[in-house]
Amino acid sequence: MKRILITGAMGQVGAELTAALRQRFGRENVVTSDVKEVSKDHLDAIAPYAPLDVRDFSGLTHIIKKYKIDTIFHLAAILSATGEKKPQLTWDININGLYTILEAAREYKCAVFHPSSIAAFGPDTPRDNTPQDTIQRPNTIYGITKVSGELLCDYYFRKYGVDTRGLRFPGLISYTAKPGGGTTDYAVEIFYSAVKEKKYTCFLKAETALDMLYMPDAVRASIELMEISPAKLKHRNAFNITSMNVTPKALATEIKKVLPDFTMQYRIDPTRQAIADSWPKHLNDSQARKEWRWQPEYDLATMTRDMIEKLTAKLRRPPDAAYTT
Ligand code: VAH
Repeated sequence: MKRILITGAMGQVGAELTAALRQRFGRENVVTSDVKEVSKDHLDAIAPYAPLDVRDFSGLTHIIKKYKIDTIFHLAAILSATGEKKPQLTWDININGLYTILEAAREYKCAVFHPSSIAAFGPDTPRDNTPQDTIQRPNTIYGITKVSGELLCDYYFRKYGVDTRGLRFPGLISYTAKPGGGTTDYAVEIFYSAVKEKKYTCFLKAETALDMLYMPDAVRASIELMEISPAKLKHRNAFNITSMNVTPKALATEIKKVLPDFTMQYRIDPTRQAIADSWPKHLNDSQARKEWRWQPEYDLATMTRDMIEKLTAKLRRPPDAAYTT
């Protein structure tokens, strides 16, 4: 992995993955792309940047040739809650986008990292200690694109030898760039509200248990997976990984330890509650720990303290052109 393209680089994962990869491989070796147009001063902050609709094969291959890309972190996707509002667009972006990436990777011999999600499981999946290999019949269009994406990436590895790898991300918590249109977004919004207003109205029920991962752990896991020797991998697309099992109530309690005046109330969003109720409560990530020594560094307490400290500092600064959220 030396010359990297990140699609969806302006999104929640892309913002921190870009910084981590550039620190490791050098800015000029990590090209960012997104469908969003960017202003001139923003461009200076994120260059080298190439606007890209991931369904545009010639636009993508132009970037691959121009920058001699050998690895693609393909993050561009529509998430679960937005997906239920726009299922056709979600299928188009998430699947036709991935197909375009895989065809280009096949032709130009690029490795591909593509994240899956706990959303790739459905209500028939064992919800506690969910195994790496088990039934996957998701009932959201996002989840259907995720399980289809896992199968498509496995196919391109078996059929064409494309080096595809991925992780089933749980909810991701970060202070750099906000998520957009996800069911686990409450776990990010709560921190912004807690720091700004000392209160938050949660759209999921208090006892809704979901796995979460702090973004620094998610980014490190993505890079470690892409760097492990392929001979050590029995699985590829996609590994269960997790670090903490969180309910809104437990998260509010942890926040109150740092911000004692924080209060939480609930106004349930039935759509996102139904989505959350169809997902696993807690993943078994023993295969990732065994095959490539996955090990989280943050738990609920350390993540909470770090989020509040970093967000307090960030919200005091003038808006950062790079990743205003
Ligand atoms: C979502 N944040 O909520 C994403 C994620 C596990 C959830 O895939 O849609």
